[in-house]
Amino acid sequence: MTPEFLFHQRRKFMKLGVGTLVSPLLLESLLAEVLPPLNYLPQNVDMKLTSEQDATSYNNFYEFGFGKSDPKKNAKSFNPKPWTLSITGEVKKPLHIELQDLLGKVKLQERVYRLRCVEAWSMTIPWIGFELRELLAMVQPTQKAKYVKFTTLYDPKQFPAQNSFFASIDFPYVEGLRLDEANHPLSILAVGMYGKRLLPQNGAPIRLVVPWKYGFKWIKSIAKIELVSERPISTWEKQNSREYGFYANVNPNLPHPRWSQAYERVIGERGRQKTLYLNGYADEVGHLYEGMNPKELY
Ligand SMILES: Nc1nc2c(c(=O)[nH]1)N[C@H]1C(S)=C(S)[C@@H](COP(=O)(O)O)O[C@H]1N2
Ligand SMILES: [Mo]
Repeated sequence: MTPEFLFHQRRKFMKLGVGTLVSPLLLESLLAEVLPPLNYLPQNVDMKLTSEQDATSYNNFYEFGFGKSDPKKNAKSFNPKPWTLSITGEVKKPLHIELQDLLGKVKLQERVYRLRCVEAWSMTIPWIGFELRELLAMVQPTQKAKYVKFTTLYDPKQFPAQNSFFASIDFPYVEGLRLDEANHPLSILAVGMYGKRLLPQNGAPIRLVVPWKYGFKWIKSIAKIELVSERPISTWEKQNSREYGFYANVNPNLPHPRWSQAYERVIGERGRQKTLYLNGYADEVGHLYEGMNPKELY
């Protein structure tokens, strides 16, 4: 079976046309665009997946516009290669690494997780990624590190809405986790889905996946990770802290100030289903929030 990316690449060659003289240099530059396929440990679970079509065309990625179909439309020329990821701050070994090199040092695995957006819709997606704790172990957080702060690439040439005079949110997009949340084995950095690399609209080349938290925590196209001692203020919290908290744990019993969170619309299915506490991952992560003031936990 030809991996899909090679298939497209081949078509690109073919489009050059019969009789076109392909110089070795051109050939090389075309080939350089091809990244090796992701080698990962597949997961065998019995969950009904959202169609790849829906997951790659119904998106929230405000850097590309506010409509659900804007990201796919406006991300076509986005180029995530090469991509340097920097991990700095309260760490003993700061790291600036080419993503492709990093992928050689981590254990890529498939994880089928539910995604629950704060807007009360959900999907089930087979992600490919590695545990965030693997990366944190490489940089060795100091005693002062209490939170992990993530920042999306700032590049208005590629993210048109970052530049907009009318941009109503403060870019670059920022998110954060408590260190123990970040070190939880369910937290992954995803680089692919449905067996392939992430498409730009889904946060290429690397995005956060924290399945027990509302989708807005799942920050896309991450360029910078910092270990910090103070709790970072995330983009939506800064925008409206009454409606969007730092924790943003999925909770059917805690309504958003403007709508209920008890049910969710399953993308691609008819009707609604009940939302589960911590999106169904309470057995795994519930203990992280024991004893916390419920007022703080939203
Ligand atoms: N940088 C950035 N990351 C982001 C967003 C965004 O606008 N910008 N939207 C978030 C929201 S609200 C959701 S629901 C998920 C959607 O991810 P998906 O489009 O891959 O399903 O991405 C999150 N990550
Ligand atoms: Mo969302």
